[in-house]
Amino acid sequence: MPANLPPQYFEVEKRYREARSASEKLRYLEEMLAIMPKHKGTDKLRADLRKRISQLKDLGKAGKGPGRRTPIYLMEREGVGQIALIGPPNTGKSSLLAALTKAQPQIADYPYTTRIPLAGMMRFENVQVQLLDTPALGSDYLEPWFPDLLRRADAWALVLAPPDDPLAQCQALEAILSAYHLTLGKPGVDTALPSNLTSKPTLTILNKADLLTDPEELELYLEILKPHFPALTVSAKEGQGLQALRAALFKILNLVRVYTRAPGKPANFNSPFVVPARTTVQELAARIHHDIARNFKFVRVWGQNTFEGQRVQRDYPLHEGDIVELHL
Ligand SMILES: Nc1nc2c(ncn2[C@@H]2O[C@H](COP(=O)(O)OP(=O)(O)OP(=O)(O)O)[C@@H](O)[C@H]2O)c(=O)[nH]1
Ligand SMILES: [Mg+2]
Repeated sequence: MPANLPPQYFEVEKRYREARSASEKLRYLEEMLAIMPKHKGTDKLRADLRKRISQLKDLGKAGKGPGRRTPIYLMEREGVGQIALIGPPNTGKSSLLAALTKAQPQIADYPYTTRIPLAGMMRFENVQVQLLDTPALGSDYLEPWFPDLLRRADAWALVLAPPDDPLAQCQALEAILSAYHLTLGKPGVDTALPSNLTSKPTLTILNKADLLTDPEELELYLEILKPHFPALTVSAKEGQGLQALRAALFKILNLVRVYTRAPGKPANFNSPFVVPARTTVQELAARIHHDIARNFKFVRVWGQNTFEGQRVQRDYPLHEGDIVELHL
């Protein structure tokens, strides 16, 4: 490990590694440079940071000149994952974005209100998830950027609503997507897909539950949907089911939150490492610092699947909520 680096440096470095956008990365690099003590031992590291900062700044400039060809609706990624809200017209995609984030999309009672995507950040406990509101999928033609946006997202949230038959809505959507080699996926199921097909874990949301006052009708809707996808009922208008929805949206990303701590020190529960499910202790250590990954002697884990402070192997797969104590 480089000598004399204060602990805050590794905190910021961790954020830098997790940052998804160039602007975020730049901010953390600058912070790392500011924290780093200035002496001979850090000369090389500081030069390396300066180089990375200037490379990122150049990247920003290259994108601003005339004649640049970038996809218009390439949404800059932020947070621990990106989920696209998709669905037929008027089901409340924009209303859900407004209810879950600080974004202010246009909402109206006529179809095809949303024309271009809009991003918002949804807080779930101690993490931020990026949601993308998208135009309705109602006709066979999709703007060229739309399939790209869907392919780049980590997951999809399919928003359906009464009065239309939810299964018919689902099937119509599948037909539209399949023309673009896209298919709704189930989370956690690794079925072999033909190589030209893209699938994303899909959460089905039945919005406007407030309109389903007849419990039998609601039950029927859910029965139709259940065998196909994980589904849940919400009302963007009444705020019903939104807490469960936040949790379900995070869950569909198939990530786990783990917490690290130095021996004898408390863990910081505000600042989890958010990693793909089944990430191993070794992979986590590599994310923290390559020297730590090489040199740690053993690890103790506190979590639901271990007894208190159990010593685990390097290939131990981490679980949601695990507290990891790295012994160097
Ligand atoms: N009763 C009820 N109405 C809702 C709910 N959510 C949205 N709406 C209404 O449904 C209409 C459509 O809402 P939007 O959020 O614009 O729907 P959208 O899916 O974004 O529509 P497009 O952008 O046109 O595809 C608006 O009049 C909303 O006020 C809900 O939970 N309950
Ligand atoms: Mg909309």
